[in-house]
Amino acid sequence: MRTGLLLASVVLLASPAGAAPPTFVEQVETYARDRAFTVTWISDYQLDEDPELEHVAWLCHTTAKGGHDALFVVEQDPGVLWSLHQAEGSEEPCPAPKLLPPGPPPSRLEFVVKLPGDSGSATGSVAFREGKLVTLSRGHSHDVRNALAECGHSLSFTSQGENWAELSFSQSSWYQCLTRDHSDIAVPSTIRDRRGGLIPVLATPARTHASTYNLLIRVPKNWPPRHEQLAHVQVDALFLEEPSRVRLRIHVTDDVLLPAHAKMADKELLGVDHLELWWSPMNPAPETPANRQLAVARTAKGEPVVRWLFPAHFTEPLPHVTLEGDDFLIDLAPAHLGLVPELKDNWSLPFTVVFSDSDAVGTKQPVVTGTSMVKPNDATTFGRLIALKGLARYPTMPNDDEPEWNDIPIPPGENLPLTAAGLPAPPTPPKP
Ligand SMILES: [Ca+2]
Ligand SMILES: [Ca+2]
Repeated sequence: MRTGLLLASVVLLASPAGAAPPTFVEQVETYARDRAFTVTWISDYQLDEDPELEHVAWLCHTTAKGGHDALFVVEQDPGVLWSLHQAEGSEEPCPAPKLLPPGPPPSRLEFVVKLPGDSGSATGSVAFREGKLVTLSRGHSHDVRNALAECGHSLSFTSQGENWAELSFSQSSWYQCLTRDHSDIAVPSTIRDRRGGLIPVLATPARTHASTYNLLIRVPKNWPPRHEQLAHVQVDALFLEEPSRVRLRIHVTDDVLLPAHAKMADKELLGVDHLELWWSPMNPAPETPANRQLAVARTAKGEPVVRWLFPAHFTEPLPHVTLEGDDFLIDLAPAHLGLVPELKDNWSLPFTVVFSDSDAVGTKQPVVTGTSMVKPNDATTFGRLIALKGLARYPTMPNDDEPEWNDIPIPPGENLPLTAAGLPAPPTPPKP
């Protein structure tokens, strides 16, 4: 992101009279020399929203024991430098420079770190969004030989990851039982593979709109017919106050609207175009089931039709729903989500929005798309509604508020102080 003339003039003022500001290469070489690092490579990246490229250098330092420390130095804007440590304290020597593949400049800085005991690896990637250094993706996978009660020796694998650029997550796990000498794989094995949409609850609408992750849940045989447009949902969530609530704005893209009637029986409602919101509130009252299923449809006149489908005969107040143009605005109060009233951020719930598309009377639910697979009353199949710290669009670093990501090696970026000449300041000596 370039802030233009203002920043450029500040940088010039910071330089000695008449001297041109130092180049990125000069800045990186100064930084490396002061800290006994070697500049391994310098390359251009596209790390933010503007077309100007950002400069990135990768530096390595050989430690006394023959291992290495490595870090990225990144120029976000002229005069704005960051360092991001990677592989601090690795026991391997400095790796040979890895050539970037040909093609457009990479759009994120990637981190991959082996987990202790060769048990798997963790990954993360970062970039700049709206001027901030943010996490675009994070994940880990574990590959473990261990003993399982089911089969003695086994090989098991689990992985999970989040992609905040595409607003999706994945989880998979499988295990295979091994024969006694490990030479062969014996049945049974199980595989679990889950994918779903991340719906971030924001403080203000995002400047750059990201498409909601959609999955086809059910289609008729021999589908799709030619020219059929795939119906899908766009879901945006905002945190509103006084009273506090999460406002969902749901836009359905569909070619033929089959409207509802206010007095339809539930069974008939399932046969017209309708949304289903599935979620699992936090701390549900002991006497209520753990999950909710809300149906939302519209009449031909554009009036909302809202009702609980699950739990059956549920008596909790319905969320307030209005239509703004073609968008459904659905207000979920803290009680609907099971949130204590003062809790604004730092929470996450199993949550899925499904669109059930009918284009002709009497066809039931021919095409169903949604933000995750949904198995009735099984919250482990749902996607997620997630309010990150500060109701941000992307996770910020470090991730210590989210314990599940604590071992992900996404380093906190450090802003590098520059001298009056525009060069990185030498390290401050440790205090005696
Ligand atoms: Ca750029
Ligand atoms: Ca339809």
